Amino acid sequence: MEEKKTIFSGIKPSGDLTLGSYIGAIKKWVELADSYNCYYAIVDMHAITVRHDPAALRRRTLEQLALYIACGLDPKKNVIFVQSHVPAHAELAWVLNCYTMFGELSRMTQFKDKSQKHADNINAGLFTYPVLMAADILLYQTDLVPVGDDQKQHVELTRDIAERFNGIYGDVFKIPEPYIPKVGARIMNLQNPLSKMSKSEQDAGGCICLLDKPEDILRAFKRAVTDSGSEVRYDPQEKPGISNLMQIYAVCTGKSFEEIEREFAGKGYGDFKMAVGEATVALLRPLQEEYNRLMADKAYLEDVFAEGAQRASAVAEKTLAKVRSEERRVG
Ligand code: ATP
Ligand code: LTN
Repeated sequence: MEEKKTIFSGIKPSGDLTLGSYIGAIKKWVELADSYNCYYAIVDMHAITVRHDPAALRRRTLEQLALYIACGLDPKKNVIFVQSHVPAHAELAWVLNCYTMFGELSRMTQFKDKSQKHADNINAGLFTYPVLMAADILLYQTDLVPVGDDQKQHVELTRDIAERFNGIYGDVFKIPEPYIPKVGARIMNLQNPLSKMSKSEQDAGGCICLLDKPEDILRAFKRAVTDSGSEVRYDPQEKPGISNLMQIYAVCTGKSFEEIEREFAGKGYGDFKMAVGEATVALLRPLQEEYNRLMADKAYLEDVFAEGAQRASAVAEKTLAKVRSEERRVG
């Protein structure tokens, strides 16, 4: 039997998870879980690149684990762990820093965005953030990295770093590919459909969090910004607001854009927005129930973390040993 390929992905515990992270990343993780060898991390060391509250970071790390499981990731089938529990990530990141160019990091759009948003704290960690991400991915000899569209550039940089390293030392790292969903790769803010829905900018009404109450979700969709005209039609250029809602509705219901256009032909935006709200509530209800059940059993969640760290370390240490022996002829 052919060996399963490997997947790695992660989300930082920098805020409450949004519908964007679910549609762009976690939903795909769940779909891929049976056919791949999967590593799903809570990347807490990435979260400290912006100022944070340590107690909130700790709380969110546990909550994020409960959400991963509630979304359908089985910790027996997938290795679910916290990045900082596996020190190999930090060590490999340092080595890879020495094989990453200043110019490459300067071109990263996430760095440019975040430096604008946190102009008072443009620290070196924010700059070298993509190198730690490369270490995350390369430690597990990853084939595929399921992420939203905004992370494509970082996965491409990871490939460049790995190819550079392999070019000098031989085949130390597998070269990974990004895996971006066809629908829902960039869910937009409901109040500003030209800006990405983002968990660290949870403005009133624009962002849906996975744990939001049904009435708040319905209200947010009712107030979602739409476009001129009245026709429900997929056209991201002319109708960014409606097209964003169509993506959400398509993912929630499994319908194609043509089916949605037919369903709402002759109806107004109001009916459509209501339907998207209801479909989102229906998608999130079972997930929220499972989340509440899991959060009542913290001991179980801590056990998952301990086992995840152990399973991840075993694989990560192997790659790190290979790096040490090739790069420094030690070990
Ligand atoms: P932050 O605001 O703290 O930067 P974020 O909301 O952008 O966080 P991340 O933790 O950076 O979320 O992303 C987690 C995963 O979800 C990544 O794979 C990312 O590409 C994906 N993702 C995040 N937001 C969206 C979105 N609006 N649409 C589609 N995918 C998204
Ligand atoms: N940089 C990503 C989070 C992230 C990640 C990873 C994603 C850190 N390490 C490894 C995929 C694989 C972000 O900002 N969303």
